[in-house]
Amino acid sequence: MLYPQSNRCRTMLDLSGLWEMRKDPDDSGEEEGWINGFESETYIGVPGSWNEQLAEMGMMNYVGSVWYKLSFWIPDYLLNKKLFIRFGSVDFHAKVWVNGAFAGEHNGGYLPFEFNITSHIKKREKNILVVRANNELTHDTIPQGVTIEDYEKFGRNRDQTYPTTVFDFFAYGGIQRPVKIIALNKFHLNNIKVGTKLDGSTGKINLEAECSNTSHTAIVEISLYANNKKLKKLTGSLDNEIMKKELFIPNCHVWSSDDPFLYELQFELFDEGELIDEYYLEVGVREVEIEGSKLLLNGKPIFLKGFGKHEDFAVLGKGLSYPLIIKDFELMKWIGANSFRTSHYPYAEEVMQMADRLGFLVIDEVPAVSLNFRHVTPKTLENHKNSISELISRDRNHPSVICWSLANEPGIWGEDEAGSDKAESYWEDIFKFTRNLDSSRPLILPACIEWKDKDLSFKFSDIISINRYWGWYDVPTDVDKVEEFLKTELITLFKKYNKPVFISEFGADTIEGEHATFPQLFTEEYQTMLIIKYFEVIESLPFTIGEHIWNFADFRTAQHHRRVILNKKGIFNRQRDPKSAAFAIRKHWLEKG
Ligand code: GCB
Repeated sequence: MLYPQSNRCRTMLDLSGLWEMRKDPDDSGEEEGWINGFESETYIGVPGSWNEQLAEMGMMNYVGSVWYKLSFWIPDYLLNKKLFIRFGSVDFHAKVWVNGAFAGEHNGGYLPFEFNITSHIKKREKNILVVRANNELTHDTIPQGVTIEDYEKFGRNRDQTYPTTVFDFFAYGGIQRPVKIIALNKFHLNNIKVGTKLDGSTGKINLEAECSNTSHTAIVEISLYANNKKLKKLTGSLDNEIMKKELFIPNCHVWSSDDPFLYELQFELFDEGELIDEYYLEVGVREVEIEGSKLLLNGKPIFLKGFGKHEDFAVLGKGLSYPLIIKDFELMKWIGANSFRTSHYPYAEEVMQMADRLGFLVIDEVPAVSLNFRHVTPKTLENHKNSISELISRDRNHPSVICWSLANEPGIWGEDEAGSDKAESYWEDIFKFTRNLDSSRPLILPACIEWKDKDLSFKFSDIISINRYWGWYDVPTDVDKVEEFLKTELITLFKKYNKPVFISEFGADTIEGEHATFPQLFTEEYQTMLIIKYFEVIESLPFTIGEHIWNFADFRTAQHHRRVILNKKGIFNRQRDPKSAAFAIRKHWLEKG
């Protein structure tokens, strides 16, 4: 599935705006015929999470189905085209109808999906689009859900959050990314895959273009541009709707964090000499490898300085905001970061595009956070694999994506199952599955302290990635012990696995304006002191490949006595003002280079 664009052959209509909505706590809407349209309760901004924008009508903690409705027109000049409806994401399950006809459904949040709606469209009349979004999570879904009974059953009553979640971020619901109609010719490009490699100063691009059923006379022409100048043109014919080609660029301008140069590829699909589709794609030529304990970008070791982030902002929830995307990149540049992790789910496609353009290195994570092996079912595994293949298919062309992260902190609920054969074969399967889809990027899985050096995923990962809270959840205030424990642990991990070690999370909750002359949790001084201590330890060990602070900014999480509304481990507060630590981190990272 290609990211939507308008060009000579493609038209994109944006359906963002004010839609009508109605909640459906009994899930009776389908039976009552809401698929044809329904009496609305109020309006809702799309894209955007329903929770904060409609908190006053009880939507803040709502878990269940919500119906959305919008009427739209298809302009006359598009009436003979193939029409698709594309959603950037709906959390976590969506069913879609157009004029009462079922268009399709999608399971799983944070990833795009599209349906062909050509035959459902009314010509020269108003069309009614109806979507049922549902944010319930179960043991089968990715991420998994948890029930109140589960807390009791496993003696974890004190962990119970409201709404109930197994993870530490707010499970916002709704249509959170843009909805677009895409008009294409009957024959069109369906998908494009690029892979890049370097051979000395020559760049090699492997190209694969997939078309909808074309005639045998169809050909694809590919042109390579640099700074708007055409450098090359290739022609490929289709074999079973697929065209494969290799393109070589002598004296290639490689993509890197310091110089994120992007070439542009233009794909033109011709049938019997007539142009029937085209697509433009930005491409960065670069190579990522692991060599011994080093992570190499274009043959040179690279050290990751950055953050675990969240998509989260007041009122918007997880709703897409272009200015917020830009602001976060500006702050990351200002502070001297070169990378981030899309903890704990795929971020908007526009974030990935900006990372390519600004040279940020991204660890791209699937939404499998806090997997509980007591509850893992064959369906969970299937859904996990689905999100991996949807993520890889969406993001594989981004030079900024240097690693796939296959889960975050599985087995945190003290379950024996997380250290059993069940977990081992699960990870073996997941890692193998992912490598079959993309063997060009290292795989990681940020693990928690629960399983220490025995976490079963380490065996399969290319990089040992750990989330560590010495100085916060363990040995709070004792910064000397932090040094001793962290160092010993990192050395033990490296000796055991002989793989690069990455510290994917560390940090301290901090309330801006709180100060103390001694180590006092929640103060700005303590956050600064702890983070600088981690930097010293991590950077003193030659086998570490990076440090990602938890978190870039304060973010909303489910209600719990451990959190004062937000998780306050941000280096910036929720509205993106810096806490004191930001200045110390900036000095450290800019000096480090
Ligand atoms: C973690 C999790 C992250 C939490 C963080 C915390 O290990 O990966 O989702 O938010 O700890 O602040 O407790």
